[in-house]
Amino acid sequence: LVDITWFTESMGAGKPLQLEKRHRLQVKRAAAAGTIAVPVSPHACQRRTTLNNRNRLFTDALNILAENAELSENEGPYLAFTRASSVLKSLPYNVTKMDDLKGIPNLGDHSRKLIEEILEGGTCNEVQDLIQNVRYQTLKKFTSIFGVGVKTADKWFKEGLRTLNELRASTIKFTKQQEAGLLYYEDLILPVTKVEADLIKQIIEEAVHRFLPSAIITLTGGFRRGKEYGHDVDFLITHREEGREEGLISKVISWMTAQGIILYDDITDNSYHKWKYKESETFDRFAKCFSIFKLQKMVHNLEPGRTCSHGSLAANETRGIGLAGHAGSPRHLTATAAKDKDWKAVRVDLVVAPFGQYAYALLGWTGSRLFERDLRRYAKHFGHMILNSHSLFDNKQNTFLLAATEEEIFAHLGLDYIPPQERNA
Ligand code: DCT
Ligand code: MG
Repeated sequence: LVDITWFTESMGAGKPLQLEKRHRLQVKRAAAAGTIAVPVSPHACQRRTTLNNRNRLFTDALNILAENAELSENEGPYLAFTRASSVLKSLPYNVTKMDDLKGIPNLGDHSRKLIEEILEGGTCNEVQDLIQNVRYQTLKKFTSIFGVGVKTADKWFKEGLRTLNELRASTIKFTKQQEAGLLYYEDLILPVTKVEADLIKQIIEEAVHRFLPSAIITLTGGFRRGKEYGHDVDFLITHREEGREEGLISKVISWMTAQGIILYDDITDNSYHKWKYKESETFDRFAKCFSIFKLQKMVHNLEPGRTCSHGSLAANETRGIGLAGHAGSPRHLTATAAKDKDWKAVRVDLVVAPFGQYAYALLGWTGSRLFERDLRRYAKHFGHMILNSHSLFDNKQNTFLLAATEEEIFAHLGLDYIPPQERNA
């Protein structure tokens, strides 16, 4: 077996896999031993990962270890467990014995031990201990509050705080975002459904088109990858005539606030011009708004011939999501009975991209997190390029590579195109 060029079956007439030397050896050995039919790439952006996860028992356990490492700010283990979980999600078969893992990349000793333990006894002690662990439980709860990161959660934990009620009763000076996070906590931890996401899309379209009639509004994030549920709803907005999108976000948010649709908003202006454009940051410099929407609950008895979404939009008008239903002050809302309310608070991210950067923004905002991370890493290591949500810079040619579609970006990177539904790494 000398110098094999590997193609994955699922990638069709694809590009050869770029493998690290160490992994290339593993793959060759496994192929020689006849234990793998299809080599699996160590890069998430070269794998097709649908939502049909056949190894959930293992990936759930690995995700808990990854989450715990993240809550302890241990970047190395966080990535190792995340990558291990991700590669198992991409496998087209159920792992039933350790031999099924021969030649599979990204599985370190720790992850393999966990899989072996689960294969033998159905559970993993380390994971069982973790989910009982008070620090893990508390930090998980605190970081699930909108606006609370690991550092803040850890600080509160060290101060002896354990519950949301203790936080609420404390003298802590919360940020505006955290205040909103605590106020709408019970709603915000509920999954957002695809139906709700589509409803919100219609509300946003109506608002955006008031100011910019032919603006394009795209649902991104997990919903674009085909998920039925999400923790928030992500939208990308653009306009074919570049420049027309400037100043749009504040007008749209002001209008929706006046309609009583917005419970919280945090608008950031576009700061791309201030950027050292060759950086490959996770965060982009687009104009955006992190918001909380007041979504009127669905009307169940729709008139025949009316669509759900239409019915609900009409309901917004008649049931006072407008001025009469205005959010009022946060303190006032704390006292509002949660049970009988006819609306739900939903986290919504709005991002506005100039048309020339739209394809990069769409790719960057579609995710998954690991898929994006591996795209950027792949671009750097194998293409000597810098990828972010604004652009792709080719260091060798010392130039930006323009792209009108995601397909063109994959082509620039020398990668086979992976559609959004297969980016669930
Ligand atoms: N993103 C990223 N890196 C991060 C965070 C986000 O590349 N560190 C990108 C990928 C997904 C997109 O932004 C939206 O982020 P989320 O809403 O957090 O992710 P999601 O996949 O939409 O997950 P969920 O369904 O829970 O909202
Ligand atoms: Mg999302």
